[in-house]
Amino acid sequence: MAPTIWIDGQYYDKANAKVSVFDHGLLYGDGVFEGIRVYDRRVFRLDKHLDRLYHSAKGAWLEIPMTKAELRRLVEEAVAKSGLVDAYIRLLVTRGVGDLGLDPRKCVRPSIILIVDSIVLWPADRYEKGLTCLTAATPINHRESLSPRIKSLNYLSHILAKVEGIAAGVDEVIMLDISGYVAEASGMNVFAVTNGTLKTPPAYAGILRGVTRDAVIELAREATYGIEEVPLNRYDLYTADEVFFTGTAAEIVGVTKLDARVIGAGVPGPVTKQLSKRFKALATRGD
Ligand code: PXG
Repeated sequence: MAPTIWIDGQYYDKANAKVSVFDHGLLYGDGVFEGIRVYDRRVFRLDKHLDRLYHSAKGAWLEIPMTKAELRRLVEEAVAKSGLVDAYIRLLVTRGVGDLGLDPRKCVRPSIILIVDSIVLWPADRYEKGLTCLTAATPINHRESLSPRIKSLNYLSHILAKVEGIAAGVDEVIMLDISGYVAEASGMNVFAVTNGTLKTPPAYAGILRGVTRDAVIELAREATYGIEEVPLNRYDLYTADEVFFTGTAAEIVGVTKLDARVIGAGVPGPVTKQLSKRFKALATRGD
């Protein structure tokens, strides 16, 4: 099915959905975005995504030219218009059109772009077998440089890490922070499971606070697993019973090999499977 696209007040078909070459989103990666899922015609945790979008914009000194309530209505309207039952939404706010200097004050008005389409990140067999991974040499941005908590249009360090994984023939990469602590994957958060306790890096340490990550923490509490937000080393991942990633696009996916070490039993483990099941139920329930 063709994607449904809305730009600054108007719907366009794919061939005509275009932005200016003077948009600072393109010229400088100056903008913020969200990736959101629709399950069974319901937008999953839309308010959490909108809260994060407005916080990202605040961090980037960017004023979104619509209220949260207006944007919520627009997203719901576009999803209904798309006719899609399950979908992936990309919502962007760019700095807008300016001149060739980076001064954001030259940009008259931020642009809002909304795409309702679908996404498949991993073939089905990766969910059964798990992903092979390596630790990328490229670290995530320092939290006081470009804060990883801002979901900005500037993904080059994550893309460079991803390229390292592609060059080495693995599925995905783990990125460390500048101090060498485990941070996140190229577009996913990371969890380790040891003796029935989940461990994941704390959000304030300078990683993206994933909506899926937060949902999984809630589900783990409900299922009475222990949960700790603590700094992790690669050693903690190598020696864990299970490692898995979470993300809107990926949902929950096991990691079975990291830096040539087999993780746990070498297949997605029982906690990963149990949480995936609970996550699917939560997503289709819609709360
Ligand atoms: N960390 C980073 C750096 C991300 O980009 C997540 C964690 C997970 O957050 P959510 O809220 O989705 O649970 C993301 C997710 C992709 C892709 O193709 C992923 C993201 C953005 C764009 C593309 O995997 N963000």
